[in-house]
Amino acid sequence: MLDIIPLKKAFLDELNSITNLSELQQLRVKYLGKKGLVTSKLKTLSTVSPELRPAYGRAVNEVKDYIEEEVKKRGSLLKKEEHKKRILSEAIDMTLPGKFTPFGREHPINKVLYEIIDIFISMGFEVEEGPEVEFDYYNFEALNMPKDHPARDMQDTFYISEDIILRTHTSPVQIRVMEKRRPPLKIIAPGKVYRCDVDISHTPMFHQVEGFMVDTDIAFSDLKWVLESFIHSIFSVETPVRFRPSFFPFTEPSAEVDIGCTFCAGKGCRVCKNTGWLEILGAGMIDPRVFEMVGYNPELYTGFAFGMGVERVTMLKYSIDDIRLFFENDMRFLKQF
Ligand code: 2U9
Repeated sequence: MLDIIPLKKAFLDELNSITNLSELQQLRVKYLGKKGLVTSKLKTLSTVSPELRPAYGRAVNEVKDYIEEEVKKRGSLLKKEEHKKRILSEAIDMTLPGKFTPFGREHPINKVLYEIIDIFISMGFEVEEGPEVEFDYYNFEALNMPKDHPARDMQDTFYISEDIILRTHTSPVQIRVMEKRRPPLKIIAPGKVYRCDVDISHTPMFHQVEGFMVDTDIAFSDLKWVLESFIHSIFSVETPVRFRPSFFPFTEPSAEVDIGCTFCAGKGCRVCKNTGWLEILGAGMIDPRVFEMVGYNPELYTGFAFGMGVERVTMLKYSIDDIRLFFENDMRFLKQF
């Protein structure tokens, strides 16, 4: 009977060093399991003398109940502790700053490109697109630039093969339209163009919007009205505009169009080279040779055409002096538009 006392003490010692539920379960099995220390004492009850048996039996059962009770108490304590630990480990600190996800925004070139397109749509122009990889014929030949023309120089044009190039302007779109359709035509051709040229105001890829209008009675005065209206709309109605004689192989007569310098308001500065004017686009009356190339009768039809670089228009509109800023993807620059 005396051996039951150390058993209880041994149990209590072991119970004190228990730190989790699985250790507690092992301890329970050690004492109360089928082959447990207390269970085996109960099994030996029949070997105890009949006069001591009831008292011994009671003592073993008391220890058994005691151990069961202690295991239960410690079990619910450990369960509470483990639950608390889990809750703490899963806790979300609502005061922590959120993860920053940068938002994209419209690129200034696209913004101005769509502004330009919208202005011409409001004047009744249709929008047409065409391939960026183009036949030499559509890019040069049909635009009155034969094989030996300086504009075809290897330094300016990206060649894919002898006859296939990256378009250097969007004019081939308009040739393709004229081949398919008859006048009256009033079309703009926006898109990417490619020239082998890099410096502070040139990149190998840039955006153009070209446009033309062809009918039986189109005059230079129509060209002036359309372009002046466009410039007053994209800049302001106060912007001074001037037409300066120029030359292009595909237009005759040709002009370059200037606006009052946006950097110095016409006073004269480094950007306008003290002239007070900045070139914004080129234009002219479509050369009769171009009409012949697409099978239009040049005696019957006249038309005007114009072209502008979107990067240049954007630079003048926002007084930006370096074209490379558009392609560096610096959000500090891009988010200002
Ligand atoms: C057809 C006939 C004529 C389009 C034109 C210009 C003048 C012009 C430049 C502006 C700046 C190119 O991006 S830039 O370097 N363009 O000066 N473009 S007339 O004339 C055409 C187009 C199509 C069938």
